Amino acid sequence: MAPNDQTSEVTQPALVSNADDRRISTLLITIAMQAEAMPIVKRLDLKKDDGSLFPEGVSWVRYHGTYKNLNVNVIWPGKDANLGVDSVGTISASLVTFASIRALKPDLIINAGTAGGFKVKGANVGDVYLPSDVAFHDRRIPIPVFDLYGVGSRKTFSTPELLKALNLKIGKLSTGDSLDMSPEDDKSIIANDATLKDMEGAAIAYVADLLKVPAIFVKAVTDIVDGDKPTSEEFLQNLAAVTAALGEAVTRVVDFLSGKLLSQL
Ligand code: FMC
Repeated sequence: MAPNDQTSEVTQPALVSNADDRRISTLLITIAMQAEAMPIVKRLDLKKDDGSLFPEGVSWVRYHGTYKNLNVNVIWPGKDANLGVDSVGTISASLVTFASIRALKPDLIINAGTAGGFKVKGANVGDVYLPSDVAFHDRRIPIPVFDLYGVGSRKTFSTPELLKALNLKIGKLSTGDSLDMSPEDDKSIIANDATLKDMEGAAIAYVADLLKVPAIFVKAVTDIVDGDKPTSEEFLQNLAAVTAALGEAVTRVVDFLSGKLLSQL
């Protein structure tokens, strides 16, 4: 049986129940790239910390501050120590999310970033989504039940009011550690019914679920995966404009969260 064939037969775990009635006070915003982080850091007027939160010598960066009564933390895994490029992908996202949750005990995680979008599913460059589900498309383990573990499908924390208030788009997000897409990935992405493709989302959902912290995802489309332009070219071409749009959307999300209980999202 193909890895994804059983997904619909199994109840997908939700990321923490919406019955939780805590007032949102501490936010953890995880971001993979500096270009994605800076517009948000500027808009929310956050400051870089002294680095003492994380193990000595790691590249991870925290920006923090108080914004509209919220303790806001933007965490970026920093640049690769050897190559000097952003530490994108599931491994650094998982590690920095784990360490940040342990250190900051956030009420809510927001994973903000760019993503590829599928035009057959209605995505356009610049669209901003609040994904309803996340799953992996590059963890193929064709053994019963391990196949489902590999796909790692999870529902995100449900935010019907936020979705309505901000008029954002909804769709499913599929995560893998490559910017390009192999034919096998393509099949899994279709099985995941995904509108969006990124390199961190499902990994962050896994860590959030592990430590029982609700997580939501804000993803802005930089490139059309099923379009005619090469992904890397289109991604780089649209990065500046789309990260500006992402910064605006994340600010609106944070504005909405201010003063709310988790159950009011
Ligand atoms: N496929 C996978 N990831 C991305 C993408 C695409 N078409 N467009 N943008 C991204 C995101 C990933 O999550 C990475 O953090 C970064 O942008 C690309 O390396």
